[in-house]
Amino acid sequence: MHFKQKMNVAVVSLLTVGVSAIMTPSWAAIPDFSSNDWFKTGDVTIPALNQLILTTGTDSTVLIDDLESFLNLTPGTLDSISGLQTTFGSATRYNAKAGDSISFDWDFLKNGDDFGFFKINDQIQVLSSSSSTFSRFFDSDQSFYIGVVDVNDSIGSSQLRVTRKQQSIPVPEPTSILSILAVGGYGVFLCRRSRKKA
Ligand SMILES: [Ca+2]
Repeated sequence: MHFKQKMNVAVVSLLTVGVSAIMTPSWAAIPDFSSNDWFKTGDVTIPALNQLILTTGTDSTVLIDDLESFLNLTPGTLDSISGLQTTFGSATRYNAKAGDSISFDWDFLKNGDDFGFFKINDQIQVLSSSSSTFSRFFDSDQSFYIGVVDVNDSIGSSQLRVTRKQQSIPVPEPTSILSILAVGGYGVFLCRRSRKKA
């Protein structure tokens, strides 16, 4: 093959790659729940690679002080969110990188005053319904948490069940991002980040 022909092939190849990248963009799905990149504390089980269950009211939960430390929250934050005395809980954390995406269905079997939440950086979204879908595109490095909290007691088990929906999702239009963020009707709380314990 002559040099000019080689160049043409190379240019066509590059164009093909470029068009493919434009035609089928997607954000990288974050790993399944069995990955060690998902940090866990308390009663967190993985019945399947794409399923996660966080539970309250069992012996495996951790004290609320330890939970708030795990969540990087100032002590007393969960009390102030619930308006009652929080006691124990369970949570998981994933340190998302820019370009990561996650999409999952969740349902919360609530017992008493227990509550479940998602937390992204310093923002806590308390679950205000019994089930919904959650999708998020991380355009910067962000810590993502899922948690459940025992309130007023250490019994009466609640369960937050999460099912990861798909491996990767297309890059959304700006309007799609807004509509995704609008879905769910969450209560949103901004929390100060606590200093890490020595
Ligand atoms: Ca309870």
